[in-house]
Amino acid sequence: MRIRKILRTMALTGALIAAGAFLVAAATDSPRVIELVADKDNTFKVPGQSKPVITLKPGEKILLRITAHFGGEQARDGSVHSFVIKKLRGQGWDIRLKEGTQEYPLVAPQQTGEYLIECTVKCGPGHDDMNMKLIVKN
Ligand SMILES: [Cu+2]
Repeated sequence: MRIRKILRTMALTGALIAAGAFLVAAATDSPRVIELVADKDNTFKVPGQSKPVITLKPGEKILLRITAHFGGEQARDGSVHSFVIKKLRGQGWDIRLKEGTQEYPLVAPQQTGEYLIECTVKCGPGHDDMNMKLIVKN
């Protein structure tokens, strides 16, 4: 009787520890959310920063939450801006932006350095200068 109670307590404790470990793993595994605005004045903006720069660790997983606003012109497919790193096009860093907020999971490149992020949609006045920087460093 008593042993059964002890065993039950041990099983319950084990289950709780396992659940706790799972939650910790899930929390540390969830990607950092990076917010970005492709604004109506045809510039990129990072809320809370004076300059539009994203700094990531090599291979870091992020969730890019990007909000796009119409800046005067749009592409035939309805895109009002895009978010493109030409060198990383094959790795998902090539996003056409419709108006509104969308989320994209991305992985930072392993190669450290600076990457140019460009808008490739002719979005209106200022489009030629619509770019920002990704810095990858340890
Ligand atoms: Cu543009």
